[in-house]
Amino acid sequence: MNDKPIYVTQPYLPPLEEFIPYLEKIWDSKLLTNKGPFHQELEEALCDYLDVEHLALFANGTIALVTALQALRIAGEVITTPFSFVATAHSLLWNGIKPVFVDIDPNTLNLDPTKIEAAITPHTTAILPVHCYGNPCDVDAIQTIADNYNVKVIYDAAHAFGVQCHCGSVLKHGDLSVLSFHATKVFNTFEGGAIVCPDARTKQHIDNLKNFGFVNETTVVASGINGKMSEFNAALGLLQLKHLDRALARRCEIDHTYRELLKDVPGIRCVDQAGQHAANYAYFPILVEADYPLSRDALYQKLRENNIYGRRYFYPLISEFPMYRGLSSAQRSNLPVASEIAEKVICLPIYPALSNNDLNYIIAIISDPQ
Ligand code: T4K
Repeated sequence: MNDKPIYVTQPYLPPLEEFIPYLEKIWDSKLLTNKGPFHQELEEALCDYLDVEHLALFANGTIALVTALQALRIAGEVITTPFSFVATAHSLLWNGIKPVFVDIDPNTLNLDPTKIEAAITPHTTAILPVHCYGNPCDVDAIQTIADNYNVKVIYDAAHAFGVQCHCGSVLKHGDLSVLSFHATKVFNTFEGGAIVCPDARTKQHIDNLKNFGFVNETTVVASGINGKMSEFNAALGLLQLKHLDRALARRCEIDHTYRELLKDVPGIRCVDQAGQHAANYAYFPILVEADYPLSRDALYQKLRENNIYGRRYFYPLISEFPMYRGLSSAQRSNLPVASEIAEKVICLPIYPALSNNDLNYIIAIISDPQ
């Protein structure tokens, strides 16, 4: 057995000595937060890296989601996926909005556009899809529905840092896209997040909202919140960007190795990519099918016994949690695909520092679990 635990992910951190000069600047300037120089610089650097026009940094992805909904004054009902991290739907409850769950596509595991229209009511004001595991949603189909029914689209793009679909950055789709820079994400600032905005006016409004609604020293225009990213996190982000391409290249190698060495294992299905032109290899989900010798949970346990801590993202479905399960859209009969996938999925370890030895060890256990 492996002597060290292998977790589903391990944050990438740059060499500590490279971060010291950034800290020295913060110590010298005494500028710790409130739109300091690193904050400004990171917003610009991320716009360049992600090829988007405007972006507002946040303290984390959840506050960014809550604020994105506020910024567009979303109310009533919002259509969303049950197959996501609970923060997606929680952001709706924090705004007094009723989530309406719609089933997912069995291949992309994203909101199934063919099922959205049937869930639209006169109270629907927006769709909140998730680019799950960094696989892009069917952005064109979703936009067509949104245009036909005059509803907004806010993408939960927490997993989709750097992902490109058929027409460039996937973050350009919808009215807003929300990123997470949490420790477990492809690009991390310890904690952090951002809203990608289509124009300077929207960004200004969002910047006001994340700063209590202040527009100047004495004027408050909205009941905003404190969603600001600190200079520490922004400085780390700037340094992380310098290392990102190498980190992504290693993730890509790991992804390819899993796919190649698991492809002939009966009962194990690697989730295909969803046609993205640039992937970020954020997660490596597998589906444990009926012809595998162990159940999903037995394989999950077997891996744990061998010090491998894969995760069943996203089991249970959001719709199964107590604050959601009373909704009519949360019933399993409304969500047959998501319910089935949640019973089959395990996300395997993928992160830049995962060694080939550990990778082969994980694959060996899955290939021969007896
Ligand atoms: N929308 C979506 C679709 C999301 O997936 C998320 C977050 C959000 C919105 C909200 O964004 P944030 O507000 O978080 O910015 C983790 C993360 O906490 C969460 O950010 C993430 N999604 C979710 C998918 O995964 P847990 O409860 O599984 O995390 P945890 O602490 O068990 O970490 C998993 C493994 O990672 C650990 O076993 C070890 C390793 N790890 C983790 C941390 C935090 C480390 O090695 N170092 C660390 O600092 O939720």
